[in-house]
Amino acid sequence: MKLSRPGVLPEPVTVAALLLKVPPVEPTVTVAEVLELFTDNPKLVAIPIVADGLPRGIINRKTIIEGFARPYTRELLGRKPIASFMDVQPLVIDLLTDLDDLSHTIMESGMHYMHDGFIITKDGRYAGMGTGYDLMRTITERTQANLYSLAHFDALTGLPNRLLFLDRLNQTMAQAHRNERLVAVMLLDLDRFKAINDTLGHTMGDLLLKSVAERLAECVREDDTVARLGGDEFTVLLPEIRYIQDAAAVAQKILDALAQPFFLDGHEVFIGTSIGISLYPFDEELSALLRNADTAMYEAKQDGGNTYQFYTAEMSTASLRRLSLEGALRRALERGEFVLHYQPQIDLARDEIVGAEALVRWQHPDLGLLGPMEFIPLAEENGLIVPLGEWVLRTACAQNRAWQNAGLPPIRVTVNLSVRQFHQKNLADIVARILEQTGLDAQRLELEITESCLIQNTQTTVTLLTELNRLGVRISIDDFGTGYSSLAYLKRFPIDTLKIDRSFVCDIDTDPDDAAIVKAIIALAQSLEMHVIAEGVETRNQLDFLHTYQCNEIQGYLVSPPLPAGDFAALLAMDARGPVAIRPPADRRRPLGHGVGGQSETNRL
Ligand SMILES: Nc1nc2c(ncn2[C@@H]2O[C@H](COP(=O)(O)OP(=O)(O)OP(=O)(O)O)[C@@H](O)[C@H]2O)c(=O)[nH]1
Ligand SMILES: [Mg+2]
Repeated sequence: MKLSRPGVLPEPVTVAALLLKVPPVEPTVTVAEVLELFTDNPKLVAIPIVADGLPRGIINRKTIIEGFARPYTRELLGRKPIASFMDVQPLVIDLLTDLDDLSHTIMESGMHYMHDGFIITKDGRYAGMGTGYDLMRTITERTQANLYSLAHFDALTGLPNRLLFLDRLNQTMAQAHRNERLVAVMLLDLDRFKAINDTLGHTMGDLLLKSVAERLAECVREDDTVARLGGDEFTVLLPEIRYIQDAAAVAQKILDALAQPFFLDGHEVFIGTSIGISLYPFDEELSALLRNADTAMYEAKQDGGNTYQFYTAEMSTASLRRLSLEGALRRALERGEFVLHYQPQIDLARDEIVGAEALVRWQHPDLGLLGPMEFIPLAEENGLIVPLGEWVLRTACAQNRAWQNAGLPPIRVTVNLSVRQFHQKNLADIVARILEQTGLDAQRLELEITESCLIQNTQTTVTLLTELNRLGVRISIDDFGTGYSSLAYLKRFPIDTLKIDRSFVCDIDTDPDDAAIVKAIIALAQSLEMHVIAEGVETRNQLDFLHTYQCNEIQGYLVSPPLPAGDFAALLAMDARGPVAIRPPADRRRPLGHGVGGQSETNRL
């Protein structure tokens, strides 16, 4: 049951709510005629008898139908006027009678069941009928609603109370778990509220609590819950937020809204509030969420009040950092702050560089060079991933063409596509146009997608991959083995390359399971006549293993980290002169992004 807020108890309702417009009959109609009315309309439970517009009695279906089921009375009584069978003391109720009053009257008079009755206008004329059944049902519903309201809403403010809040929080956590969203729990406690009670009186204090409740409700969206926990404590539940700073924004909005003076009964009153915020799934248990919001609220009070505080410092710095990144990210593309780095891919049989994976970095004016983990999720969320992805594609193609023009050995460039880009309607057109504009041969471009791209919209995916295939562009599946791994799609889609995820490569020489998986992927690729490449190769042992099982290509720190375009060109030139491509690089620069082995590039592009 979803009751609107505020309004704790149901509005009063009059008997008119029960009104059934049943056409009455005159007292002189015969029993046979009444019987016919009942048999014609099986839903009719009673017929009122009205003379000169005034109620005279009521005929119940049961009385008439049962009475006339007996054969010997049928003929005899059929012609008698109905007046002789009617209940002559019907319940007569004014249209405007309050339903709750009526139910009280009925219960106090000790009636155990309810009659069908007349409903009359104020001047006593027949208006319609009400049935005992409808009356009973309506009263029951209202009683339930009353009980529900009393149990779940705060009587003073009409807001959900602690019980309903906990209920919603529970549901919300379950949903957020499914949708992978954040939930924010804000705990508010008014600052120095006691002073209002002490100086202006408790009634004025109550009035302020009501006004605060109204303002809070105005600060949030329909799906959010504002509740009063008791005293001067409120909570705000944001069931579905994307970023931590969304919670910060709502908290600030609340502070701003409450900062406006309240005018209560001629007094101008100011009140501040301290807000503590906890987040699911940072805290996974309901009790932890509440406890931590409380701790954070207490800290906000310690800071002097009228402020908000996240439970952990980690959350607030994450929030601030993202907040500032979000704005900067939008401008970064125009300002040309993105750069591509290229990681060489080595053909093991030929022992030479045959490809480069293009990886995007953001040269942030203040924060320095940022890896994809820092900004790709944000770009995915705010849609920037689409223009950014197109920029990456164009830049990588142009770069590859430039290397060829400079006389370097022709190689293939691999560009990662995000799921969102992949599902763009005109992706194949964009790719074709970029190839044409940059003059790069389609064979020299490989698009890398994740398994998750293939799971959704299978038919459109087949169409798209077929179109790309027809252009001559190669398709590679990234992180192979970590996703849903339905082998069926490998046959169904035109895929050229499988890329073995670094997490398997990392332990091939120590973990027999990983070794078995890698061997299986290589064998699978061979039998499907696909190309196979291992990423994250860092040691000689891993290389030897991959060599033994005839993996086609590798990439990883053993050869080189991702390099700026100039450095990559130098490496490529050197590779063309000498045979030994596989050598630990002199410059083992620190990788960007987070991850095991220090070189994970878990995000797309
Ligand atoms: N008018 C009114 N006051 C209430 C109600 N329920 C609790 N209070 C009072 O609200 C005050 C809340 O206590 P606190 O939050 O600890 O006191 P405070 O003055 O706000 O102090 P800080 O929160 O520490 O800034 C207490 O003085 C309660 O008596 C209510 O329904 N109406
Ligand atoms: Mg307080």
